[in-house]
Amino acid sequence: PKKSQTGRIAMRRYNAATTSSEELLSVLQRPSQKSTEMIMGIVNPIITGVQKGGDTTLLEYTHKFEKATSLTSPVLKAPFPQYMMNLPVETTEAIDISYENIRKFHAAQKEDKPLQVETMPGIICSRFARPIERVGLYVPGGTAVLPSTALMLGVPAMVAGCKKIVIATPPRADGSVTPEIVYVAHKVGAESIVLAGGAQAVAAMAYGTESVTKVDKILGPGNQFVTAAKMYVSNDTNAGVSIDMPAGPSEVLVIADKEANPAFVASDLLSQAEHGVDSQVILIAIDLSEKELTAIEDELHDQAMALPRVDIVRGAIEHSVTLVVKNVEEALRLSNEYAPEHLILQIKDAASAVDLVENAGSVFIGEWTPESVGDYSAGVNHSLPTYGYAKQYSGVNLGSYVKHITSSNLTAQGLRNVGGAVMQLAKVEELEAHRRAVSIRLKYMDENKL
Ligand code: HSO
Ligand code: ZN
Repeated sequence: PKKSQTGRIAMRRYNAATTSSEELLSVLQRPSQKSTEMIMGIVNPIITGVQKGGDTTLLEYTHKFEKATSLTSPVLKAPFPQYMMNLPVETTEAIDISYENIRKFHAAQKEDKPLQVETMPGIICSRFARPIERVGLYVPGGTAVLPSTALMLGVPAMVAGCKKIVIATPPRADGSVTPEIVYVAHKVGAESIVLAGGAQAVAAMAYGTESVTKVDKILGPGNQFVTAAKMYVSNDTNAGVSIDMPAGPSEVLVIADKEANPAFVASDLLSQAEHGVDSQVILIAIDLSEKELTAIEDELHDQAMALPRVDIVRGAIEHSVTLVVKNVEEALRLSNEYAPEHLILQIKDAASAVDLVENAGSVFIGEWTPESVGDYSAGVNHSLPTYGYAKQYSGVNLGSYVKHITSSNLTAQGLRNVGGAVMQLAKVEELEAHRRAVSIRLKYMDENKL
């Protein structure tokens, strides 16, 4: 094992009163990612390899990258054997409680009846939802096992009514799957688990192989290779597959004022920092004195030093910052500009400050709401837009698993009411067949006294 580094773990500090707003924004830049060209250069041959070579190539990559050389089949089909999901009862109970809260919150997002509007007398427009038939859920391996991600992706798929749920996750070196993930797969009714990770898993689900079911949409977080592969397949019209959103490293922005407990603030910053060296954590401190800032910084250092993942935390904290501002408005202006994946409000009247939030993946309100409850068990989803994409993307939700279909239904009177407008616009566009599809009917109505 690597020898731990020493030295104080501290975030750089900037004061909005003495720093220009351009500089503040540049401080809030995310650490830059590896170039897409470099990543694509690695990912392209993997994707085309799996596309051509199917199971054999997929297994070769799994043997190579996951060291799971004993693995002979890349897919585990449901029903999953009981022995593969043997868990301590505390763990099954924790999964069961979280599952139920996530299920409740996502079930409430269901539109139980179609939306219907009569836009003019005799013209009914409606919109209704249908589940995406086959979804592929990517559950990363890497430095931590993430059964919670299987829950966050699998439960809404089940609630939406997706017919085929495929979960892909890298196997362990002995070829087995994390039992927690098998248990979740079983609970959400997954049809199979693909024992593969990285770009090769994405390719297998996008194109299908002899044993991997081809899916219609791929969801889930992953490293830069997974993200690049998702982008690639979603741009390939031959794949016919969509993705949830681009993903970057995890991040949190905490807004704290004088009322915030320094130990709580530090613990929230650290819970995001321990995800990876590329994670970013930001503290916006509202009008804190030198003494109050130091109290948070001391807590951060002390708590960090006691963490098993202190080396990862150290890496994340290196590109993390504290900004000191005057008031809540200024804090939220900067936060909205940064568009954090997670926004934690540890301030007086936190609930009313939510009105000022314009861009964020998910908001954690008040001192009793650490991000970890949302990561695991509160019911909200933890698969959220990172890297500033909270400006235009929503996190995973029930809508991520359905398509909306619209319909129109006109009576003869409805067609009379709108026919003139249609014919005129068809004339403007010089699309005579369009115009006639209306006029032919109006003529018929006249002749038959309708
Ligand atoms: N905070 C992560 C989700 C997670 N946390 C999984 C623990 N396990 C999403 O940014
Ligand atoms: Zn987390």
